[in-house]
Amino acid sequence: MTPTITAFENSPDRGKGLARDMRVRWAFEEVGQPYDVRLVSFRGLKGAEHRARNPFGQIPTYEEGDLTLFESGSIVFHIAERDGGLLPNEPNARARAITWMFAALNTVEPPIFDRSLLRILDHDKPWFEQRLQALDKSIRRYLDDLSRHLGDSDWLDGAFSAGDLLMITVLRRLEGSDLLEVYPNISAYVVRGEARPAYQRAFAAQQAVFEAASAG
Ligand code: GTB
Repeated sequence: MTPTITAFENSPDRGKGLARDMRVRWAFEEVGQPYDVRLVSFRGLKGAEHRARNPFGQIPTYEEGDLTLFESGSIVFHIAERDGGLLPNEPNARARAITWMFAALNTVEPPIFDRSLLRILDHDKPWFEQRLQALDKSIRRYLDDLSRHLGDSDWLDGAFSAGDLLMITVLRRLEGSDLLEVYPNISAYVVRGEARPAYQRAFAAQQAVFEAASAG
C-alpha cells in the first residue's frame, strides 16, 4: 500500500522546502518508497478531518492502511524502520543514529526554529534584538559542538543515516545567515546532504506544489 502524507497546499516558504514535509519526502526518496501527498489548506489543518490525523492540526502526517502518524521525526523513524536503509543494522550503530535523530529535533532545532519565528513574527517588538542575540548564542553553542564532532567526516556517525537527514533539514533553516558561514565543515555537510539525488527529488516534488499553486 502506498503511504499518503500531508503537506501545505500553499507553503509560506514559497517552495524553499523548509516546511517539515520535506524531511519526510526526503526519507521516502532515500528508501525508494513511492508516496502520495494530500495537500491541506491552513483552514483545513484546523478542521476535524485533519485533526483526526494530527491533534495539533499540523503537517506532516502519514497514513498507511489503518496506521496514522504525526510528528515528522516519528514518521521518518517509521519509514527508516519499515523500509530499511536509513538506519544501520548493527545495534549500537543504530542506537547512535537514533540518538542523532533526537539531537537534531530536541537539541539543535528548537533555537533555530524559534529564531525563524522571531524574525517573522516579532521583528517590530522592542525586545527583538535582545531575544535574537540570546537565540544566536544558543545556536552558536550547538554549532560549535557540532562542528567539533563532525570534523572532516562526511556524516555524523559513519554512513549517512536518518540522523543526518534530520540534522541537515534543521540546519538548512540557517542557510544564508552568517551563523552557518563561519563553520565551513557544517556548511559543506549541508551542501553534501542537498547534493544527494534523493534530496533533489524530494525538493523538486515540494517545489512543484508551490509552482502549481502560483500558476493556478
Ligand atoms: N513537531 C512537529 C513535527 O515535527 O512534525 C511540528 C510540525 C509543524 O510545525 N508543522 C507546521 C504546521 O503545520 C509546518 S512545518 N504549521 C501550521 C500550524 O501550526 O498551524 C513549520 C514551518 C512552517 C512554515 C515554514 N516556512 O514558511 O518557511 C517553515 C516551517
